[in-house]
Amino acid sequence: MKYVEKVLENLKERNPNEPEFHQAATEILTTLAPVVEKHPEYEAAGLLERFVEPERVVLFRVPWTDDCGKVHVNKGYRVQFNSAIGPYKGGLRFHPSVNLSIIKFLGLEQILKNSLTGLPIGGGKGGSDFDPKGRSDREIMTFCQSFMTELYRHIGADTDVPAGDIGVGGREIGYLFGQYKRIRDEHVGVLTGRGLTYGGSLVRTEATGYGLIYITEEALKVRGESFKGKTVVISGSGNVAIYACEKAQSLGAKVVAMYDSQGYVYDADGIKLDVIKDIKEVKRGRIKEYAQRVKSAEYKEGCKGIWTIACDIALPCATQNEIDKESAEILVKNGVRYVGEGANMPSTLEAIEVFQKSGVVFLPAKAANAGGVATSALEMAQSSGRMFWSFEEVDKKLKNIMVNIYHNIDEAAKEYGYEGNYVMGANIAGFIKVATAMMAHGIV
Ligand code: NDP
Ligand code: 2IT
Repeated sequence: MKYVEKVLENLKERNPNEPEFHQAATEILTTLAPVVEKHPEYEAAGLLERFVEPERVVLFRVPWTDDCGKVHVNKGYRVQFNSAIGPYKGGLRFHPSVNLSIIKFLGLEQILKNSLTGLPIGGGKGGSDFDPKGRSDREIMTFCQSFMTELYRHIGADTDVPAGDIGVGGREIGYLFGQYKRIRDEHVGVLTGRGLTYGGSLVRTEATGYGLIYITEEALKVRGESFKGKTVVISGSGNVAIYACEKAQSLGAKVVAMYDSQGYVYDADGIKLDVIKDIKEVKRGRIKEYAQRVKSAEYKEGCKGIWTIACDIALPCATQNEIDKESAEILVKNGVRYVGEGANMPSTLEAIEVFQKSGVVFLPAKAANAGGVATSALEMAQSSGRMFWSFEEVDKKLKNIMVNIYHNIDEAAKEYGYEGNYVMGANIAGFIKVATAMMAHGIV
């Protein structure tokens, strides 16, 4: 049996009931076969076995009290996956679906994503099965304080630097930071995505969405095309989706649909982003309200239907496995030509195969959504240097990073004989840097 197959089989056996982790590991390991064949020293050093095993997994209890005085207990997680090229770095997700399998898939992806940014950050991820929906500000604060009262001892500006993800935005980072500072008595860059008055960076809020558009724009550009006049469907209506929409629209695209976890809106005239921002960022409401406020829009219950809308470019920006084989086939039938993954692992393995076989330009998550964590690393740099860069400066760096990622994954794919296969290109380019560092460190 080949090395990658052995490692994958062993991983599935030793980590049963972790389907998302298996999925991410399968995607990554199968594409690394040509690399480990070229480097037999990796097998001798047990490199892949170490790569897929987190350096540390922290699991903890998060007790908190709601506004009625009722006690709740949630699970807290931090998976410190790989620190070969820098301190652990990756977001925190608060969503009822969170479990160890999901945090491990996100952590594994994060290692290679962070490597692709070209910046010195290792991979980690964390979160809780806490459901923030419908909770008051006080309840969110109480939960965040309890979460940090355990997490603080495991993180640090040079050790592990969490940030946001689903359900964790500026408000939550503020409460988490406040509690860390109170316990540790230090004002340091221990979290990114901080507010601009206490160490945050300009552009971090916009970064993942903007970055997704910058890399897609580069993929269009090398093919003699642009966003101008293209019809775009974006799933989700959270942080990533909103700023992907903003940048795509500014480049002349027509975004016709967005969704939240309950349903989607289709607006043939083009989504009015100010209305979406007001509903989602200000009122924390449901996307359904968009159709009540905008005459040209219609609302449909359920999410899957969004992929039946014809578009040139599809940008899944909500969650894992939102595009399955059937949805991919419909998208292709309706003429989609570019898919850029804003969310982490939004396409199933079968869906990716459909896109690749149909000649769709497919930009995988770890490359396409790396702009968020890249700008987090720029926030870390500003914190350590006691500096504050202008919006234009950070935005320019972000764009350069995304353009470089596109060309690096393109070249890696070509070098290994898989031209145009950016899943191969991203995994290989991301892995080589981490593998080289791990080899240099000895068996640790
Ligand atoms: P938000 O919490 O801001 O928004 C998430 C959006 O996705 C909401 O519209 C939410 O709907 C929807 N959603 C979440 N879970 C589901 C689900 N199970 N089914 C259907 N819809 C769902 O999160 P972000 O925008 O930050 O994150 C979106 C994706 O992007 C995630 O995959 C995340 O891992 C990834 N990502 C985020 C980065 C960041 O910097 N924030 C960086 C890189 C990747 P509802 O409000 O109804 O729950
Ligand atoms: O998936 C991701 O890259 C993020 N949620 C952002 C992580 C970060 O540390 O900025």
